[in-house]
Amino acid sequence: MNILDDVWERSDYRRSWEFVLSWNLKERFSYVEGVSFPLACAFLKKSSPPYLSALMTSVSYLLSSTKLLFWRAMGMDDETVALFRPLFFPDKTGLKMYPALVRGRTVWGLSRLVTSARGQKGGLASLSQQQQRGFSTDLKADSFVSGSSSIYVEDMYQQWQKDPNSVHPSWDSYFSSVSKGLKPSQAYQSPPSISGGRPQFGQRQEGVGAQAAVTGNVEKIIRDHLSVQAIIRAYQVRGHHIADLDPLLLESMRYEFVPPELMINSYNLSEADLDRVFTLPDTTYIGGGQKELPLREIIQRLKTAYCGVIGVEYMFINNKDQQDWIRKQFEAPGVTQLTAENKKTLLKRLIRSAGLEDFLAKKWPSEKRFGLEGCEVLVPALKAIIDSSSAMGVDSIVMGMPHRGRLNVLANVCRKPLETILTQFKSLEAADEGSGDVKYHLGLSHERVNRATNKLMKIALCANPSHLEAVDPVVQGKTRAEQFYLGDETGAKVMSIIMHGDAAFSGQGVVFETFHLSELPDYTTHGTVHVVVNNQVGFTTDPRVARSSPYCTDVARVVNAPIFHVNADHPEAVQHVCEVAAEWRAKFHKDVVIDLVCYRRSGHNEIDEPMFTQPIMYKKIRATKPVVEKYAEKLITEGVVDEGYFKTEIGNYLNICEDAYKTANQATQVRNMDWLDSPWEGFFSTHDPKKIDATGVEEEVLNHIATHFSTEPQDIAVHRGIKKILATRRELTEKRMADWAMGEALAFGSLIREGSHVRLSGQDVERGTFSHRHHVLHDQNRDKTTYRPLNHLYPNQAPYTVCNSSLSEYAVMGFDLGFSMTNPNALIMWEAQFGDFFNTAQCIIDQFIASGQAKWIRQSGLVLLLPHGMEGMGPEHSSARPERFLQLSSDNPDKFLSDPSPTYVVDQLRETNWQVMNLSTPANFFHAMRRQLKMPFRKPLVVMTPKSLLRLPEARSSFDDMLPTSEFKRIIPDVGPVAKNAQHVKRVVFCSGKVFYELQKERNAKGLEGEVALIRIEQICPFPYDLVKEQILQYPKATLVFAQEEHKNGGMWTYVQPRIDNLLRHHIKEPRRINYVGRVASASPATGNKNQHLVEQARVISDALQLENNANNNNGNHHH
Ligand SMILES: Cc1ncc(C[n+]2csc(CCOP(=O)(O)OP(=O)(O)O)c2C)c(N)n1
Ligand SMILES: [Mg+2]
Repeated sequence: MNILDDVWERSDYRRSWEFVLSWNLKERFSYVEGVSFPLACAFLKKSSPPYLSALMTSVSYLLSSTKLLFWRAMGMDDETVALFRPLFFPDKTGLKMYPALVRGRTVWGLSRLVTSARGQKGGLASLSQQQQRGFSTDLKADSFVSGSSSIYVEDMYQQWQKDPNSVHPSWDSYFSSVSKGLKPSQAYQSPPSISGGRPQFGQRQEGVGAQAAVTGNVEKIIRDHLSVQAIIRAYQVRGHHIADLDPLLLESMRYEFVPPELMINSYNLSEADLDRVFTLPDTTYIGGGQKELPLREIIQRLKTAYCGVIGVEYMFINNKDQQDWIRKQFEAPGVTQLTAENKKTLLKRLIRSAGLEDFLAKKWPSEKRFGLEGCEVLVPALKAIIDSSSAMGVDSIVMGMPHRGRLNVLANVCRKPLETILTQFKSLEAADEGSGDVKYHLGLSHERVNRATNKLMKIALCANPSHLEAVDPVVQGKTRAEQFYLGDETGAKVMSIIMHGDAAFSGQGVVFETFHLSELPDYTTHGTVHVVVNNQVGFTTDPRVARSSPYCTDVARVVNAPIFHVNADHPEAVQHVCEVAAEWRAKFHKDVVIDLVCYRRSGHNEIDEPMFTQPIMYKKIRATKPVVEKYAEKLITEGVVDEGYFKTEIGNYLNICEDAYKTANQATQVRNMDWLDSPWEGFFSTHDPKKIDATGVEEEVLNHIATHFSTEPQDIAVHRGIKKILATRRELTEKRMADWAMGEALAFGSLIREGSHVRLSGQDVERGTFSHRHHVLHDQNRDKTTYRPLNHLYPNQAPYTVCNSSLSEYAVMGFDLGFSMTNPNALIMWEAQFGDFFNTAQCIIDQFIASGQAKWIRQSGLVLLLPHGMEGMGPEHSSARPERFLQLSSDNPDKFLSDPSPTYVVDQLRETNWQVMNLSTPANFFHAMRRQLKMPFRKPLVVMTPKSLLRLPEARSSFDDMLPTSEFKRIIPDVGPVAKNAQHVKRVVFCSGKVFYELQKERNAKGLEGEVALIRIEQICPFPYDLVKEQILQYPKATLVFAQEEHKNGGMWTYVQPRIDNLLRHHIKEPRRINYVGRVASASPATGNKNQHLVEQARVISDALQLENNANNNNGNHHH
């Protein structure tokens, strides 16, 4: 192992640039020449991009101050240079980078742009006095630093000519050898090792010959070799700019000029040099087996690799192995060659792809289908990815895609029976549950033998809403879950493919958020293949007004994903790119992007007129032959197939379509079941549909979990504060009591004991926003040494995953929803930092969670935990907006079974789209969480969770409330003195959540325990009509009040009111009505003024308990 890697591997500070920074500053005099800079480079390479620029500032100061010679001798590889280059050029320090040839490789040196003597702007002079003092002891003595140099090597060379001892020994040896006629590659002597003690400047190394006369020739050889290497590198970096990517040859795709780096005259080379032979550096594979090539051939091969119909963007990747690997896939001569058999298959796939669109267009000319015409190659592209991945061991693929070409992908990639697809074009009634969705949103799950590999392959296409890219994180979550439950830790078995439109890919922020999950330990899917159908238009909008980045794929650069742009009218190039992408993923377990540059033959949909807005583009499109024809002509010319073959294949596919059409015509119904993306085989049949299993747990289990949860781990030095928390937990356990954190731990612990995986994901969930949870204990002395108590409860328990997420709601919530779709026997929870942050994930809530089952009959038991409560924390940390979730509930306000059946609770749950709760006790939270997995179906659950109750002594539960006989309480009635005095109770206050405790305290302080009943509605949706009715009947003379601390246009009031009034009017049949107590309507969810909060809160409490006032007149219309 080389010393850098060694230092690196042993360092505890791998990810910490601060370390490098402070270390450099402290140590720079003793180490800067020897270790610190290369070490800094090593850190740099392994750090994440955000740290780079800060680190660079420090490094550039160091460089400007130190002996550049030695630094050159240490060598800097291409990859590091790629990181440095943009920071130095153009730069403020006056430094510029120059390449030098060493051992056939480019190493880079620095030079300054200063042309005159020291003291001028741009050089060291631009640094402050103090900085200068700190940097170098011998500014004056170092003639190089003091200026007047042109380029670095020349500098070095001139100095060496003057005095060989003035430069580093490695330069000395190099120049003297070259001047004796050795080739540059032979002249190199490696620099002295760091560990072996380094020679002083001025000392000659052994074996180096005496100084000889230097000819001008040597200088030119060196310089020209450097130039050739620079050209090679320039093609690798920028060749894609002038690649032939656009089938339409639209100006908008073209780079405005040929980058000067790609032109030989930018390097002092000319036509005359084209036939000179140059040694190839080992940063290229264009040579195949050859080590030297004429410049003309070098350029030709670079053009073939980088400027043909494939444009490769990969030089920003900060990993040399990965860069090298990609080079090999595109530079090696003849890499894109296909066999005749492959070519035939490719043509057949194109025929099917084009054939289906033609067929649909003929049968249903005015039906929207978002056809694939212009990107028919998508079908063979996906098949290539799937075939290659199957060959490498993948047997399950989860896909997500937008509207474009979806039907074609269903039919020709997923192999959904064509007749099932065609029935969607007829208006047939649905034979089963669900409200259905339009045909280009439906999902599926299908398993069949992959023809290319003869292996079974399962393909799921996730149902999605119209909202572009929203499905991305859902696909990732579902994929991750499949991997997780299979124990597939590298993505060798399960992978995801996500398709995108060009406009959506660059426009939608969730794309970026999803990319950022790609390398996180509990969110990675070990690489996703992204395919962009880049038809160079989004509905009616041109790319130039739709994005600010040059390519629609630039977002992928944030995770160092390679990007393969390819002209979609060249199916063989597409095939190659797809195979490389699949191999990349299998090898590096990282994301990769394929940009299919294509066009859209029709309008946005088939009925749209594109000439209104893209007249020039569409004239070109009309003059462009469909790709299937172009490709058939090519193969006919090559003699791979003949005209007859082509016609027969087209006819064959048409017959398949016609047959399917006939079958579809006989159908009288559609089945929503046919379009399920996540079938839970065996789940529904093994559960009694009318029964929710008991949620209580034996004392012994509670005790075991509580004891473990409160015991200090032996081999972890926990923080003092944690010791205290654990001590409190122990005291509670002894008293058989649970606070909120304990109730939660008991729920999770008992579920994993029963074999159900539990996953809690979200921002800072490991500790808990309110520092109450502590599910991961950190050793105070050893970095990354942690203990997760709930993972060590029982030998055969299921895993418990608690994971801090990236700072995203949209992608992370979507991800966890996707996770919940894979396995019904798991409790999957997403927790918000504060409840109201859910709204940046609103699309996942509206489009998937609230309506997913209705649209796609797909179930999910996802739990959203939303901290909620008016506690004076200001507008943004108070309300989790329960009103929003209640408004989205499908629970019918007018419907109440007057004589509830014994299965009322389960029936009501089955029919609702989700549950909304505002819970007030740890025991009830415990039961609610456990009930999620005890239902015979899955139903999303939105819980308003507490903040102050986490620590409120009154809000604790006894273990008795969690024992086998106990159960979830939809409402918590008042069991105090009022219960015995029911006939005389004057006031019944229905409430929910934390306000109960404030009401109770005040009521008891006023001595109203016998007169005012406080009833908590814990499960708000579906509404517990039966229990609320019982309560109303129990207190016949009482005024009925619903008290909430939220504003009148928020909270639960607007949901509760019609339901209670419905009960009173139609079922109890009496004139009483429910009255409102709470804050007045407001635009902002809470005041930011502490005092106003307290005044308002006191008002709510006192109004709620007001006996003398006729509450009927009190509608909360206070004036503040
Ligand atoms: C989030 C979102 N905003 C707006 C739309 C409306 N819309 C549907 S398709 C489309 C254009 C999409 O362009 P592109 O992503 O390039 O895909 P293409 O249709 O060109 O294949 C728009 C704006 C949408 N579906 N989703
Ligand atoms: Mg588009």
